[in-house]
Order: sequence, then C-alpha cells, then structure tokens
Amino acid sequence: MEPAELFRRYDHNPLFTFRQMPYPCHSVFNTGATLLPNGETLLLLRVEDLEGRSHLTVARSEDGVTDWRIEDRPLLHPDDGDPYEAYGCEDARITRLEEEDAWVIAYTAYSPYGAGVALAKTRDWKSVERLGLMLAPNNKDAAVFPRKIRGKYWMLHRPVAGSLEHIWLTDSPDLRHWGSPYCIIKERGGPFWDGRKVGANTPPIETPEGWLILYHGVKQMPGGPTYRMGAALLDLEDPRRLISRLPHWILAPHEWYEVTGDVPNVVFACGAVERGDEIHLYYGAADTYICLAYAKTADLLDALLAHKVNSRIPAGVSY
Ligand code: BMA
Repeated sequence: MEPAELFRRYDHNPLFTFRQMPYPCHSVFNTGATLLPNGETLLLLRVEDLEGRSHLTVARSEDGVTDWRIEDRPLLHPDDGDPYEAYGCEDARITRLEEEDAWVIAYTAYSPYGAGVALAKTRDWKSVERLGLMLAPNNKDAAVFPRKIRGKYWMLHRPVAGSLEHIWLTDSPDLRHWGSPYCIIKERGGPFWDGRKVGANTPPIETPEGWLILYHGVKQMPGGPTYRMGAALLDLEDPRRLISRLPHWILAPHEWYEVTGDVPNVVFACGAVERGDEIHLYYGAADTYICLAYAKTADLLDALLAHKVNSRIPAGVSY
C-alpha cells in the first residue's frame, strides 16, 4: 500500500478490459455500481465503441469480483434518439432510492451542445425511463443522494464556470426541477493535487459520521492532467455543511494499468458498494480499464475525523 492510500487494490486488476465484452468495442472504464436485492453486484459499464462514442451496458456478478455476466446490448445508447446524447452516454452514477423502489442513474449526456447532466430511472435494469437533461452544459460528475433530506432530493454536480470547476449541491422536490445551487467543495488552485478541478466520483455514502463523498481532484502537469481521488464528509441532515475534507489524496495512479492507456495517469471511480465493513470501489484506470480497490469504511472515517473543518453556511442562504 502506498503511504497516503487508504484503498488497497485487487490483486488481479484490471478487473475488466475490452476483451471480456461480448461485442466488439474499444475500451471499458468508469463504471457505476450498485448492490441488487439478491446480493449481486450490478455495474453499468461505460463502453467506448469502435467509432469513439460511449454507451452504458449492464454487467452482473454474484461476488462482485468474478464470473461477470455482461448484457449483449446497451441500456443507454447515444442513438436512442435524445439529441443531447448524440455524442455519448458517459460515466453513470447509480443511486438506489428505497423510497421509490427504483434506481436513479445520473450520467453525462455528451453532444454537439457540450456535456450536460441527465437522469434516468429503472426498476428492473431491463427497461429504463429517461427523465432527460437536468443541468445544461457544461456540467458533469452528477450523483444523487440515496434518500430525501429535509423533504427533498439532493444531487452533487460540477458545472464549468470559466476556468473554475468546483463541486456544487442542488436540490429538487421531484427529481426533475433542480434549484438552490450551493458550492460545497472547491478546486484548491496552486500546486495542489486537487488544484485544477474537482468533481464527485461515487454517489454519497451514508455513514454515522456524515455523507462520505469520494471525489476526484486534478492537477495539470506539463504532459497532461493527473486524476487522483480524495474524500470529504458532509453533514447528514444539512449536506451544505462540510464536516471534513482530507488535504491529501487517497488513491493515485501508480500501477501500469493506471499510467498507460488512452488517458494516462487517471484513476476515476463512478461506483462503490458497501460489503460488510468495507467499501468496494470500482474505478476506471487510464480511461481504458475497470479496476477494483477496497477500503475499510472506519479507516476512511478515522482519517476524515482527524481533519475537521469549521464550515458555516453564510447568512442569507436559505432553502
Ligand atoms: C473527465 C471525465 C472522465 C474521464 C476523465 C479523465 O473529464 O470525462 O470520463 O475519465 O476526464 O480523462
């Protein structure tokens, strides 16, 4: 284990390459993940086709590690007819909404208009209802919280404002109308690992200490960007209150499959599942492979609680 890393890698990474796919494709990476009621792990793989566009395809496994059964056709595809997805459906974050007995999928809808945030809903992973584009371009890295807070749905997202790329919160009464923008985690600027931009990775994970947020930070290097992962904690009953943000990264590209590929020096998770006292993180490596890493939830929380911040919500901000 690397000194700062709280995740340990699966011994047989990469977990998936394009070679495991049941149909020809270029690469498979950045996957959403969820646990099904029967205990199986379901992944929603980002698959880049041989033309260069991405679609989203379901894979299932009993133990979340071996014997993957991969659907032979996509669940969400850029040719399904939505003009805002004409260049691709990318980077799905899956949230189980118990109150709705459904899963909501937040994904990047990429088109000639730019990259925006779209939502879709499914109950059976066979059919899917597109709720449509929710946040106009340029905006991505959206992930819905797994339950209502103060009677509303909440979502993390990452708009692009000039050269600034911070993580924001928004809320909604119905998963369709989103408002109350609130900036929660800023890119740090300067030489820091999260200086150039930040964005949510997995959907928030509810813990007794707060919402555990796993996010990526980008540092611009002369040879290109380096994508690493960090962690923060938000208040359970008011996620606008930042409890803690680790100053250092917790997973960084070091292995061959993370430093070589279509985009070198990238670890980029979209999904995690909780199994026992561990978080199983499914992450994209170098925009080419899917990998797996594990961390003890308690280790992440211990580290975070040692770095509490004193955040206050400015007067004048209301719900
Ligand atoms: C981000 C996203 C990810 C990708 C990452 C590294 O902007 O588009 O899909 O993994 O860049 O290339």
